[in-house]
Amino acid sequence: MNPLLNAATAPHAFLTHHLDALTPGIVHLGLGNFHRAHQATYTAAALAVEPGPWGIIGAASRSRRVVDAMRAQDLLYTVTEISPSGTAFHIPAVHTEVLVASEETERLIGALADPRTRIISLTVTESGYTFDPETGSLDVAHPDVQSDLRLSYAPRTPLGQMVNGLRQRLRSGGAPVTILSCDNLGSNGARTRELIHEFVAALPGAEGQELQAWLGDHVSFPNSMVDRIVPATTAETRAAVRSGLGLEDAVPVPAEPFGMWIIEDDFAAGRPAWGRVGATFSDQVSRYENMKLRLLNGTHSLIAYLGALSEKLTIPESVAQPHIEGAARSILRHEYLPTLELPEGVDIVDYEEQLFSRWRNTALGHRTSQVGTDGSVKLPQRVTEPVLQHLGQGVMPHHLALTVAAYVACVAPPAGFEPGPQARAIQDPATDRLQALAARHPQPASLMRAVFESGQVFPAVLADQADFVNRAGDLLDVIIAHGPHAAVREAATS
Ligand code: CS2
Repeated sequence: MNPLLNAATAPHAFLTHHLDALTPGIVHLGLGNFHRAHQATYTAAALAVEPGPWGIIGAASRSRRVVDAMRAQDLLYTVTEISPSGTAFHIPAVHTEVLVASEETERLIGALADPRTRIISLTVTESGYTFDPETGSLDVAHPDVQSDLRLSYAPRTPLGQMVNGLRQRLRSGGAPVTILSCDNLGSNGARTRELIHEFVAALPGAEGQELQAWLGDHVSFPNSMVDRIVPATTAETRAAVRSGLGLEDAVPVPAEPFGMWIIEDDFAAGRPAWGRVGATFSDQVSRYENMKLRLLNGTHSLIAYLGALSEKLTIPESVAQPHIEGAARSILRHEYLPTLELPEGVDIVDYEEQLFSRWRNTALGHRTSQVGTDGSVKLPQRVTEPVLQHLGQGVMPHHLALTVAAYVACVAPPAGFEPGPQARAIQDPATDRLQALAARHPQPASLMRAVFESGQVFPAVLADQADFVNRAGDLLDVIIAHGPHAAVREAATS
């Protein structure tokens, strides 16, 4: 017997039903920690209260690591819920199969096309949607997108994989299906629908038109807001499982106890009873999305970049600095909050306090470099609309400019400025291109203009806001000359 199955009898563990009896009904793209701590735990809990054909076939995009480890553990793993008051363990026994999309493409496409698959869900991160940062539309110049548009046998992008699966699905009966984006993109369902439609419209031949017509009637794209802080797995996570459960789990997932999932109830072919286990079905998803993307994610980015520049390893260490907490409260209250229409029933004072207490969860060890990673695809979702709203009212949002300045200081520091080891640990798909700009523009003001004009990060509509670009350039100058603390003071007193 697998030792992780034995863990069902451990005090805090639950294993709610028999894996053998579980039929797959969901194909999930992106087998990372977030999916395994969020949708997988909600689905396991939903199956415990209402059994159904909702096992998950989980596809990792390229890496074998999690797939190999889960296969060796009967597809099980532990979610380690960590807070300063203790650790709880859960084993969401919900995956019926795992695979590597880039290597087992035929199997993946077959599963996407299978009429028994009634939901295709995704956590492929912002960059997985292959849109052009400048226009927001499908990035047809992206080499992987170009290859996928030729309907290659082995599609490389999530959009290419889904469209291939949908073509095959249409050919074999055309059963309806829901595509459920669970990524931090504004209007994530609607954006996914647009990108899929753009992809299909760009296909050669008549097939695209037929597919387009079928998609409109048979595939739904609910918007959803997902929330749970899920750091990367470390040796400490494995040690916690070892000492808490007496098990060796190669791929446990650390997570905060908090979780939230708000979903538009627009499912083309049914869904698990997620509403019975804490998820909320709502027609106000976009309000929740904007609230979360701005207050949580937007403020998180500022805490991460300022913390990294101050050589703070973790978010709790960063937000424990009074000046960083002050900057975080200012951006949240004065620059993000006024741009929001809050969902009914949300108490903003409680929400803010809950955010700060989540960020202060020292036991979780969430790294500044993890939150800082992929800023070129995260920041546009977080800052663009708020910046435009403030400028439209004649107000300069200094802390939003500071967020951009701190990001550029971390990933594309001008020559002679050393941002420190935590900033150097930040990864970003645009790093090479931004660093090439930094090499050509030693002056912060001209570097900032070049970053905006390059279209590598922000949409053109933001690059046109000269006052904002200049303000971000000034704050970058302060960071370079006097450090992040001085830049926080400057933003606060402007
Ligand atoms: C974070 C998010 O890495 C980031 O950008 O802001 O991953 C955040 O922890 C989650 O969205 C919380 O739900």
